[in-house]
Amino acid sequence: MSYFPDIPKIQYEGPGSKNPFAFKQYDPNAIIEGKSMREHFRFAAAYWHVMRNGLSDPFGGPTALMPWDDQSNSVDNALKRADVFFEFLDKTGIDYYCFHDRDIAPELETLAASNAALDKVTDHLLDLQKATGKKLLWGTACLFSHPRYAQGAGTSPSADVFAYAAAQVKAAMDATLKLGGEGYTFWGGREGYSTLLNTDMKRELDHLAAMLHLAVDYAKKIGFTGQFYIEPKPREPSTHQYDSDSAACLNFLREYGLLDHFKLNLETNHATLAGHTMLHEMTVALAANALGSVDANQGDELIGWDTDQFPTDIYLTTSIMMKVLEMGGFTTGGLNFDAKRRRESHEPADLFHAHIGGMDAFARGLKIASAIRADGRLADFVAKRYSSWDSGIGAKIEAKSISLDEIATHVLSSPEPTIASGRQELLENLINEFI
Ligand code: XLS
Ligand code: NI
Ligand code: NI
Repeated sequence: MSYFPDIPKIQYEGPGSKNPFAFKQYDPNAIIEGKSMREHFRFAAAYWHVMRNGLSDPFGGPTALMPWDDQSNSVDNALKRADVFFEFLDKTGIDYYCFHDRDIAPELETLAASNAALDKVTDHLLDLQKATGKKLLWGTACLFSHPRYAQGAGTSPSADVFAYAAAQVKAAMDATLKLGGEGYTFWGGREGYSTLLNTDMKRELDHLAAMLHLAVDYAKKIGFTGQFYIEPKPREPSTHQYDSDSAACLNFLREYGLLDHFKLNLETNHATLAGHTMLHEMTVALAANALGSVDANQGDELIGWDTDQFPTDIYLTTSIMMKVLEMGGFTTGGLNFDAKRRRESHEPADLFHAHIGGMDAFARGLKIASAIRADGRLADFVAKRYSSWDSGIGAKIEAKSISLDEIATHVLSSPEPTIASGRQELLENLINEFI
């Protein structure tokens, strides 16, 4: 039984191909810097967008055609969706996936019933994984859709809601462990506030940290050795989200003694909403050795929300792959297409066009990033720009082997400092040589 009977298995045909169902740039087996493209990217598909996003927006209902879905909240429907999803993974050649508990299985009248449904669906997912070799990049709990979470989950003013959320995290971690998930993500869509008038921020932050510590302790208890991630986002749906950007997350993790247990899962559109570039967010995370995984998408400069578009901007994919290569590649993380089609792209074929385009855009980004590294001029420029720190007064300051008064004495007997041009335009031109 095929749910996408008209779609072939997507193959690499090269830049000359005019076949919309072929890769023009992404050749999974091509070797770059000693690793296949497939290993570099560790592409993942997001269950919530591929299977559960009907493409509604605040002004109109769903448009996506999903002929396989009977729109019921039944476990049978959920099991069938899993089959459709694995055919999608097979045809696109995407090796990993990510989910929220409530994407894969329905939320029912009681937690016990929801847990039982989750168990049934994960049994089936495990079978599908074994049959296909597909893997779970990370799992997470949906702690933002149900009305009980309207005022937060880990940061709810209600201790009972916190406890419910914790119980849901436990079940989602059990599911992630069962499926061999390589990570577990916390994205706190409602872990923030709508107004400070009714908010005890300090208490909410303490509670959020308590939730994460509970998860870390539970991971030890059940033998979950995957990587924990926090996914920063500044707002939407909350007015202010506590995990607003890389720097805020790192400060939070440090303050609450969690930095050893968490890395960041960075999403381009969230960086944009925070007023940063993705390159900025990745640079901040990498400097703290906390760059874990990437939710690959892009925003629209003309729309001020998380439009989650498929990444097609080659400058963007190049900058992301420059950082991934600089880091030495992903370990537990990967590139998860947390991206949805436009509401106008409602046919199943559009799911394929979207992912093919994203994979090709990243393949070009990887080739360009690797060529820029091989060329060496950019790295040489940066090294030279800081070379005054390699010897003399700079080396002494870096080594902390000189005092403030010794520095002052040195300056009194030295000429006025000169600095070289930052050469921004030259470097921008250099990047364009490769794009
Ligand atoms: C929403 C987030 C969400 C997380 C997973 O903006 O990107 O999809 O990735 O909860
Ligand atoms: Ni995301
Ligand atoms: Ni998002």
